[in-house]
Amino acid sequence: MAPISKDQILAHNATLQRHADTDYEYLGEQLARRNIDIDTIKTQVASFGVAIPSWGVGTGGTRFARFPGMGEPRHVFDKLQDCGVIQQLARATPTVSLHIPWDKCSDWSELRQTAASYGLGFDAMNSNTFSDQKDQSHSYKFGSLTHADAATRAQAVAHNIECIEIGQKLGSKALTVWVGDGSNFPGQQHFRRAFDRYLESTRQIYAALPGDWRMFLEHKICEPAFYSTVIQDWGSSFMAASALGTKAQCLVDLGHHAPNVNIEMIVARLIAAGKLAGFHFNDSKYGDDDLDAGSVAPYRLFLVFNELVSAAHEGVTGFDPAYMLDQSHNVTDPIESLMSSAAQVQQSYAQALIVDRAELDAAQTANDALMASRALKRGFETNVTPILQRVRAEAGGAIDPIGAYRASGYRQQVAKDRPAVVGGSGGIV
Ligand SMILES: [Mn+2]
Repeated sequence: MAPISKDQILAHNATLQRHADTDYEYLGEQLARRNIDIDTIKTQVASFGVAIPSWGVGTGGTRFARFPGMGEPRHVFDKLQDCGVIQQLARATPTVSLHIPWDKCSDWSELRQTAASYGLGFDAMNSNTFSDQKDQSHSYKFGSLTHADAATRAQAVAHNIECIEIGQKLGSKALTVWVGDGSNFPGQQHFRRAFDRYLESTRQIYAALPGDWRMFLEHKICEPAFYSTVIQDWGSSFMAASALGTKAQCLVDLGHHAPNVNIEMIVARLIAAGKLAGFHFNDSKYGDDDLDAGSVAPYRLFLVFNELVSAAHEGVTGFDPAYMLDQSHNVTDPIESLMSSAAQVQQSYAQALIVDRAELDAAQTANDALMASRALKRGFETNVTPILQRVRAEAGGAIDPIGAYRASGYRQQVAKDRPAVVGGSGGIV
């Protein structure tokens, strides 16, 4: 089931093929001069995938308002169709990450089959105890997994276990837990007791994990609680993951840190500790802005990938991060933003792959700061677009995904069946 016709993609590629081939050849020559085989890099990039969050295909919103776009997905099947378009054209997003209860449906096996028909699988499951669901007995206004009341905590634990059970039906292998629990006033919450309650609750969830599953603990500095949050930073996350066991690891959302925090260094620490779960990619200027990956600080994204490629290069034991986009699209067509962000992440990976590791090692050992910096910059400043274009085209995707998408008229087409939505599910997590 292909949302966009293959002939349309081929016709679009035909107009770009000659230039794409010339550019690939020229880049191949340049890289050969640095003793890098472009086809090897291409193969590595082709095997890289980043998951799409189901909520990403809807228009997001801010704390102030949400301005819906046309043809927004009405339910999880529409969301899968949009994810199918993204994967069909950009060929970098083979999995979808669901959010419960936003993506609840009555037939999980039908959902799994539908996903497979688009060539999609399922990534980590995401629970939601940061907002109240219809008909739930206890409110999360003052917390969920860390709530002072045991019955509220039990309800939040049960919801997470339900997410695991749904995920098992879909072939997912991980549960991501992010809680908004925290406080708005000094003194409102007993810091140590709240953390102890978090451990007590997450232990029960951890005990329900199937043997081949992982639990991703996502930290966030602030919001919705603005004085303190229980899992505020990677230190708290690391303490919790260590207490829980080997299946629990720390998830890094790039937007969940204070401005100027050295995120690539946090990544290196988590790798060293065997506790890096993976990523939620996005970009930010001020806080958890959920801007498109690499739109503001592409060098930072590259530096994160430099740590990842370095760990893979050195064969760090147990190194197996999960990659996902986590963005809120307010002024763009979400499909375009997600395709462009997936390519940005792929690009950072490719640029990190072409860093000369031996040269970097030698410069570090010799305390040659300038040459070390240059070794990284040479990777970052290489235009790897021809590699990405070739990867997409060889997989049946579009040389220029956004151009092909606009030419297809997909959005106008689905808008006929999907009435404009006011409000709707979405959010920033
Ligand atoms: Mn996130």
